[in-house]
Amino acid sequence: MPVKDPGSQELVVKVLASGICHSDLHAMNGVIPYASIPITPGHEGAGIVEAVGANIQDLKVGDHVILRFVMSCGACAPCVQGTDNLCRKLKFLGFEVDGTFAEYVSVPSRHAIHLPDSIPFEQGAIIGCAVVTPIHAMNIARVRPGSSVAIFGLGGVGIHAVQTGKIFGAAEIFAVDISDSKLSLAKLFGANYAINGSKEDTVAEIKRLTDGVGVDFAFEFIGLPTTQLQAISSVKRGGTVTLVGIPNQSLNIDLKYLLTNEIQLRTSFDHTRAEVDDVIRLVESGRLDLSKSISHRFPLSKVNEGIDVLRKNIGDPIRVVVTP
Ligand code: COD
Ligand code: ZN
Repeated sequence: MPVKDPGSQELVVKVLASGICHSDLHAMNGVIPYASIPITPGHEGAGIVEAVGANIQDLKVGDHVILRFVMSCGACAPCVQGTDNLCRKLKFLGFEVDGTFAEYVSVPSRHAIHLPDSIPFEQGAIIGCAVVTPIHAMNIARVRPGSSVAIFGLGGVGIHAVQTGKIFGAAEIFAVDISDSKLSLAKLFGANYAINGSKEDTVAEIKRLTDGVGVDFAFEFIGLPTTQLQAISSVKRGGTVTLVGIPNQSLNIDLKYLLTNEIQLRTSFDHTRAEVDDVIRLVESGRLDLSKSISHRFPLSKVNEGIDVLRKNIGDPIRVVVTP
């Protein structure tokens, strides 16, 4: 692909790390309707500013940046109100605009966020999706200190929900997956209980461990009807369920059960600009440790092998990162 000269408000960024997310598989499989093809995928990237347009003042050549995939306009009502993930002119890097599985990316400068030099590029890359997505979900759910939290799905995104839960002050975290190695990792990341959904009755186990009551908050990071229903059944009366995984099928919910138990059902989509800044501060201050988050690395020329690792679950990937 040719590298364009930056427009007056644009930057050219040399991509130094780019994570592979399940959403990339969703785009390839047609689950995400807004993915336009042909496209250079990759929505979780970080790199170094290579060239700046004439009107750029806040970033300079050599600065480290995270490329933000939520390309909001910054001017519409949702943007001004701090909910720029709901921007009326939203475009997605790597789904509608050529993304980060590339040597260079050119973007309007407002979609590049300064990354402190102390944070490695590969950690900067995964901040942009895998780490900030659960932060948004927990802000949506309004997790309170001392709560009990169940996390369904410990992939690249869900595993970071375990650490996020700790930061939000959860007293007890129940991690659910079908992979024993993901469950072991979740325990290392601070989960109190690890439940293998392929071997145990997840809901019965969560109820047993909470004296029959259920958890305060449940989050679903997979997108499957089975686990969405398990999440709904695992919260206490008055509990909150937040769905994050994009489903490919519709969900048959018993509204009477929700209503008579006052269960709050919420959905969480992507993240806001301010939440990326929050995550950067958490990592910079050492509150959030991403040193164990990258399990596989591939050169850009082998990006398809990296995608296969996630698709076929080879070697229990946490985050697979592509480097130049
Ligand atoms: N029960 C329990 N765990 C399961 C089950 C099951 N039946 N099936 C699969 N799992 C586990 C897998 O073992 C794996 O650990 C995990 O679920 C899925 O992980 P990954 O690594 O394949 O997926 P992620 O973490 O990269 O992506 C998950 C999302 C739900 C975020 C993604 O698929 C999605 O829907 N994204 C769109 C929504 C969104 O907010 N996106 C933000 C930008 S992508
Ligand atoms: Zn993603």
